Amino acid sequence: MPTVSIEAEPYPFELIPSRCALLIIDMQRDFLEPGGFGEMLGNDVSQLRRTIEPNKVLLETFRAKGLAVMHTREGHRPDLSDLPPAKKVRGKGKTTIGDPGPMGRILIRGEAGHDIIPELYPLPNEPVIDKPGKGAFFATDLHAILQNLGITQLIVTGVTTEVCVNTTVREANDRGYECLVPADCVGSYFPEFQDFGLRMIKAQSGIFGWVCDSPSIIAALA
Ligand code: C5J
Repeated sequence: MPTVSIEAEPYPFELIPSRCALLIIDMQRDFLEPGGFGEMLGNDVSQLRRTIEPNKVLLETFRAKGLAVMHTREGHRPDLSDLPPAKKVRGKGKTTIGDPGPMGRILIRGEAGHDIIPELYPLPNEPVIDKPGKGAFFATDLHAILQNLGITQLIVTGVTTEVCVNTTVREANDRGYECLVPADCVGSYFPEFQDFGLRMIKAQSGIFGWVCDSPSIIAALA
């Protein structure tokens, strides 16, 4: 497929399909599902759930076109050996990472709540990057996988906009990737952080990347 131009801010994104991957960040049951850990902490999961349908359509488009897709999950080893003590105690909550939660031990690999929601479940050929931090590049093999595939551009979607999406976009930018973030495919529990999280990416002529809407990507790839 030839390069396609996508309507975006601060200016059009020139997408090279063979060099572009869809990277879906942390669409995990504990963050998104009613009754999960996110809701247990008092968050409004509908703010994240509105991203499911646009992500599904974008994912189906990438799959149909045979383009690269990868997923991430935030979580830790069952013995907590990769969980920094500072992360374990952060927030001083009664229930923290590794404790029993509504869908198994919180943010522990292998537990139901840690897994990706069924609507966006990875296919066997789609790499799933298990990350212990907020950024998808920290302590993972994501960069090696992308380099081996010749990927230089990322469409970054998922949750949450100001935390794991923003951290990943910043890490990717420093490693030389061009990042495009479709606003309807990323979500925050906090509407003001959604707004500022996106504005920080595209500010100063695209200091970290570009922002668009997913229909613009889908239309350009049609
Ligand atoms: C993500 C978080 N995925 N908010 N995690 O953003 O702790």
